[in-house]
Amino acid sequence: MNIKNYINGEFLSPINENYIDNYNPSIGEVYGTIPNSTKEDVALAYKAASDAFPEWSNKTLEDRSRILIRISELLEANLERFANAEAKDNGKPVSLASVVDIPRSASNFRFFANAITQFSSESHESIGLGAVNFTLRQPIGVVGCISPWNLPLYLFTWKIAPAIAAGNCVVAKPSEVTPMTAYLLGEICNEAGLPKGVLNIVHGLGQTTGQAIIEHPEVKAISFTGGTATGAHIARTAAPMFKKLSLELGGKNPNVIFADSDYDKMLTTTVRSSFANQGQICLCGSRIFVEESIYEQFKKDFVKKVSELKIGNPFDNDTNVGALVSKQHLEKVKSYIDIAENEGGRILYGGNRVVVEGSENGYYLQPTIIEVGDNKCVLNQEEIFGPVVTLMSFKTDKEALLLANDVKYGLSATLWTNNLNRTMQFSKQLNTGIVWVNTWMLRDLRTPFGGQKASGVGREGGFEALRFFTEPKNICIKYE
Ligand code: TXE
Repeated sequence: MNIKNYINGEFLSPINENYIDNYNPSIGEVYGTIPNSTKEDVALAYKAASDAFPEWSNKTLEDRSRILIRISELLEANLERFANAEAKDNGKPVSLASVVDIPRSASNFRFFANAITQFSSESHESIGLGAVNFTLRQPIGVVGCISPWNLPLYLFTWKIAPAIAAGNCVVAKPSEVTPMTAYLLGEICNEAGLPKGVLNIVHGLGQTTGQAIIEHPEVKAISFTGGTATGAHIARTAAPMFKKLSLELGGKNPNVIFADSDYDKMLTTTVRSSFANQGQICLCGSRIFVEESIYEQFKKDFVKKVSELKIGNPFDNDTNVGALVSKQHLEKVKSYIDIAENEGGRILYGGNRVVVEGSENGYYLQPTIIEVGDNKCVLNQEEIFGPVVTLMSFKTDKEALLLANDVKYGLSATLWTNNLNRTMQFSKQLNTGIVWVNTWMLRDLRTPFGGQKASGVGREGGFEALRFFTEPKNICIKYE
């Protein structure tokens, strides 16, 4: 599978004919190549987007909406093909890609196809001054969308859908680690009748291809999801160029469990919030804090439930935990497990690589539970981004809140309790962009999505995304 860039509605080889290997992490083998595009390829993509902008930004909302709906329908009609491609590229169970990744990608287009027809802006009458103001929210022009490897098509389309719904044209780059479904999206867009040049997909490494996008003087806004370090780098590059920035970065999310919660529901959901997608979701609850009175019981039950998870090839239907996305990432996650003892941690379960029969060279790791004594330890302060969670107990509400907030990230938090006062006090005082109470990863696409502190800047979702991808302009008219 040697894929190409999607520029101006066509599939083009990179100008310098330079390619990178693409791995199937479930078997640890190369299964194709992707372009390692250069500034010249990005310039070509920018020109296609710029040429397409006048017509696309003047298309009626109904016409834009119809095309986005068509893209969502085609994604649903090709669900199996996309789910298989995603599982092969990322290592996640195909069952997960079929239920989460691809359906949500279709929903992203459908949601913004509808949202754009409801998006409006304000007017202000300057009473007594004989003037009226109204605010236009106009598309920005050509914008850059850069996405990571953990939820490849889901996060790629989460940016592209609002950007084009708002009338912009896009230069997009998926992660070089998981390019496949982005490549397949190009064909869908052509079939849906998306005018050529509205969406351009350029493949390649972050520090070359991605860097060329964020440096391009005419790309006016960057929507990025990825690591905090990369986000900081992008901000340093783009801020002096006064580009609009949306940065969805890392997380180290607390999962705070009180004795008065619905125990069985909490336990089942906590297994999911700990290890779904091999723990490679920025929203995973990787720091688990449990009220002392149920701590020992929880520890026993949690370990037992996790030990029942099936680690296997992503294409086996009963697989719960698939392969990690790359050899490098597996080694990074393993390096945190290896320092557990020095960090005062005790491995309660897991911690070892797994050899899956028939996929001996795949990147498999046991779901791992580490009991820690101090929230200041590296395991509780750094984003591991793999199937690793830590456990600690707490005595009081005050202590739990301090532990939850004592980290540089601020993306999401999960709280398990049936106490209303506690729910309100925690929800107001947790320094995160998202709080889930008695659930996890329940998503309403109208809500603002994003984090505080080292988890990024700005919000995606709903009208927040459409406001990000438009420029407000106030028109003031004086009349007699
Ligand atoms: O992300 P990167 P990676 C965290 C997680 C992970 C770490 C690094 O902890 O271990 O980030 O993961 C592109 N200019 N998250 O390496 O490097 C890159 O090509 C422009 C959390 O995958 O941030 C890719 O397309 N673009 C996160 C995208 O940025 C650049 C999900 C993300 O790559 C670039 C993933 C540059 N200079 C990782 N350098 C979440 N919040 O969900 C890289 N890129």
